[in-house]
Amino acid sequence: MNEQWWQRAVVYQIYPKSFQDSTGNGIGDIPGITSRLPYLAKLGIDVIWLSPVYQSPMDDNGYDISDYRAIWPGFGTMDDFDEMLETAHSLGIKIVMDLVVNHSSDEHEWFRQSRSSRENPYRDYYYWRDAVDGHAPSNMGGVFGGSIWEWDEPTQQYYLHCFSVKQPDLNWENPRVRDEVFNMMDWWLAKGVDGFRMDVIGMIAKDLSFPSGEPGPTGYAPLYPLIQDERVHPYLQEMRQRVLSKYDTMTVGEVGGATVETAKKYANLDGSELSMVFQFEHVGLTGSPERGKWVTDKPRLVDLKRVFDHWEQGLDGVAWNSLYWDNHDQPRAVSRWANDSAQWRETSAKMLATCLHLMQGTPYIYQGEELGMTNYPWQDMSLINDLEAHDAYRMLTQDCGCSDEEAMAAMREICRDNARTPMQWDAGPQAGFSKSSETWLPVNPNYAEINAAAQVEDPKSVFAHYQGLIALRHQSDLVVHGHFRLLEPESEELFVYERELDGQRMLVVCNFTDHEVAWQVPQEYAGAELVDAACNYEDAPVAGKVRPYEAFALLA
Ligand code: ISL
Repeated sequence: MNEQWWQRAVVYQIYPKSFQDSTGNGIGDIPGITSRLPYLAKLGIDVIWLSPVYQSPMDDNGYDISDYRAIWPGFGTMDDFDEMLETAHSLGIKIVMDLVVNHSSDEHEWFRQSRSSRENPYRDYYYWRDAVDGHAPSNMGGVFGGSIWEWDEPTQQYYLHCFSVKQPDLNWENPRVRDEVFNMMDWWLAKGVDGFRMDVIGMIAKDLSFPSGEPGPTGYAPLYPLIQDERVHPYLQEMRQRVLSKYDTMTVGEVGGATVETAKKYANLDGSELSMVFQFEHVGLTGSPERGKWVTDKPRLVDLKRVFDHWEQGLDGVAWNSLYWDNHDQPRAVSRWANDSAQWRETSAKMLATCLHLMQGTPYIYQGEELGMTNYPWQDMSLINDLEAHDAYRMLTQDCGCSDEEAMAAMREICRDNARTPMQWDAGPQAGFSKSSETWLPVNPNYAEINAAAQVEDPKSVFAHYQGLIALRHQSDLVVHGHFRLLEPESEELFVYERELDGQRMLVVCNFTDHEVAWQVPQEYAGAELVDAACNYEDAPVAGKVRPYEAFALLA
């Protein structure tokens, strides 16, 4: 077995604005992260995925980069970065940077040059098109609402932006753009970073005919036909040959429309492109054509199991999976997938962890998930910062006829700021996140009950449960490499699967409901060994039933 280090690793995502403020300005920063590295070492994770810390006007919290080789002063200096990297490495933790190269900021020097005149050598770094009959070249809408085209008065052309107007799309067709990106990646890798999480990398190749489509309720056509993700593969192979092959990296591509078939190319074990991709099928199980993701329905367990089964079976032995419940773009795991009530929060958060961490693939933990942090009780839009949420609120109330209350219910369920409220470190002011009471997003009012200080030394905590699962993965070939088989696919209540490797088998049983479910462990597991790290009840499982939100695993 030719194992790559990232196949046994567990990754922890840090959203820098919300992790730890060291200066008292209400915004997290790099020295704050450095000060918390011992906490992550204690948790046992191997890799940090650091959301963007580059120079940025912060239109989209750093996913709009104006200098790829500089640090946003609000986060600190390059010396602070180097110190963080060195400290992490000394603790055995690797750091993977966010690579945001589908677009730059409109304040990047490349774009300033590009927009300055049609003759400028940087013009073709971006997509510029003439008006067609006095209108935009196509009628597609962007991810954050509005047209994907922005008119630029001085040079009398439109430029393409799939996200905000301040995030113009880079033209990957231009070899000079690829040179710039690859040189920049090389620069960071030479500095010692351990890889990249690649933002919307599946979107870098466009249909250059810029087609129009059937407009939806917002007046714009859906964006996805613009994306030609089959043409992304040659770019990634070039990236592999020219840059990544020189280093021992972990790379994970964010690929919104990934299917098992396309992931076999992106994440092939032959190492020709990336280590793995983030697929979106399980996080996209709800939604509607009119309201997009802004609905309050919960995903159905049978659908969730079908998706995981498909990915686990589909990539086994061919490509590599990533495993996640949440990230900075998703609501909090326990609120979305389980039960965040005071009664069930801890039990169900542990159940989710067991369910995900014992599958085949590299698990990702989003900051605070290891504490069971929950969604925020948003009452109105005034405290919400995220630009996507503000666009969505307008769309819901103006185009879809929702009341304010309906729109706010969708915010409480789905909006990205649920994940972005400050990390809850202790029961002190601002949950120990900042000395300033003016934090950039509000601290969740439940911080006195849910915080790190209350959990790190408690062997029954959610934190300790994650610790146990991480340690288990590190020492178990079965957890890392075992084949996956779904049992009880039709159950609306239980998620049951098996892992198998060289004759050894593990049964994983998770109850996704708040009630007891009658169920018999299969005969082959009679007398099997209980896997302590997987269990979330203090006493042994009870024959013939699975208790509310119970998780356990048996080894035979
Ligand atoms: O957030 C989303 C859910 O509606 C996604 O559509 C998201 O915009 C998409 O997954 C791309 O996300 C990435 O690129 C964006 C940035 O805002 C996100 O934070 C980032 O993860 C633009 O760079």
